[in-house]
Amino acid sequence: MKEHLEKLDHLLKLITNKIEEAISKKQLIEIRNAYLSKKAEINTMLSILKSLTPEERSVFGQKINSVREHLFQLYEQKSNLIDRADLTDKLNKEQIDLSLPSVNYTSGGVNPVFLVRDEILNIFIEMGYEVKEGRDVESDYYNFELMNIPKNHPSRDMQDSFYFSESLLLRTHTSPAQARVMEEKKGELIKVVCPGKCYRRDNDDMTHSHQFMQIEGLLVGQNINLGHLKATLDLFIKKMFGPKREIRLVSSYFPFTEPSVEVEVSCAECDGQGCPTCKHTGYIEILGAGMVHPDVLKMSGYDPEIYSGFAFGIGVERVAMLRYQIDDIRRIYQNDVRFLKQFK
Ligand code: FA5
Repeated sequence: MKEHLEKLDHLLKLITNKIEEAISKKQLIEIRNAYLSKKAEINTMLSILKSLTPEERSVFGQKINSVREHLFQLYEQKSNLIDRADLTDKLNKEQIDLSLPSVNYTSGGVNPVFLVRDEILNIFIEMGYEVKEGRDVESDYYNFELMNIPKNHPSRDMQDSFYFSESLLLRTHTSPAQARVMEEKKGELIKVVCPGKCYRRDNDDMTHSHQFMQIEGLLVGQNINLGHLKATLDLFIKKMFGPKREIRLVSSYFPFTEPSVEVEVSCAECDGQGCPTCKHTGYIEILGAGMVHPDVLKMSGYDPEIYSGFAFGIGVERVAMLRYQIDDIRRIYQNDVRFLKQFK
């Protein structure tokens, strides 16, 4: 027993000295491997406990544990000390020269579809509209039923869709936001624009993409008529494309508006005279609109005998194409840096 205790004292002194003398992390790791690892004597000596009497075991057990604890603590303290010294040394050596020229970096730009979305929203915000966002994943009920498009109605074919289940789909237009806003406002006057992505199983071509952006507009009040809609859109077009642009309303069909119109804007390329860009018609279609159908008002809790309103759905990519003379909608989504950096 005596010799074991002496051995412990010897190890305590030896390892303490080694740790104190160490001046680098490398030396410290070597000490750990040699004197503090599982196979080192300070740990293997624990096996002596088995051969001792209960009294000796208690004395030797306490001693070896306190020696080990002391050495591990010492090791940790020294390790922290060396880390700190290394860091100070590094900081002293690494001086920053603020007079050097900065590193060149490239920053991204905003995609034109977002530039145009914000431009359109700002025009309507100036006219007193509030911005409300709908949902990308919609239920059949909001996307179709509340828009007066019951199941099996042929007009569903106009918007072939991506379904998650029979009743859940990626919205095909921003019009369901109309129903959500009317539900929320319940009888109050409404003046909102609702931007968002839409998805359709359209074949991608120069003017169609399976994912595109729309801005829905909805105004509900009393004695609202088509004249209000035309004046609003005329102001929007003039602010967007300049005072010389004219609009014309072409009769159309949407199940959720009555009457319904397509809105065309006079071609900037030929000033309405006719050219290849406008397919020689002098006008280009950019949005659908109309007076909110009485059934849509009724389904969303507005009495059509008292309330009336107009709605429109602007295709943002189409506006961006006109604004920036983009010949093919697919360029907007192809992530070609040569195209995108023109909008920085
Ligand atoms: C609608 O989506 C109606 N919800 C718009 C509306 C709202 C009418 C409120 C009346 C009242 P339409 O399917 O025509 O209508 O789409 C509106 C606009 O979205 C189009 O004029 C076009 O600019 C754009 N658009 C439609 N499909 C695509 C597509 N696949 N790719 C790019 N733009 C598209």
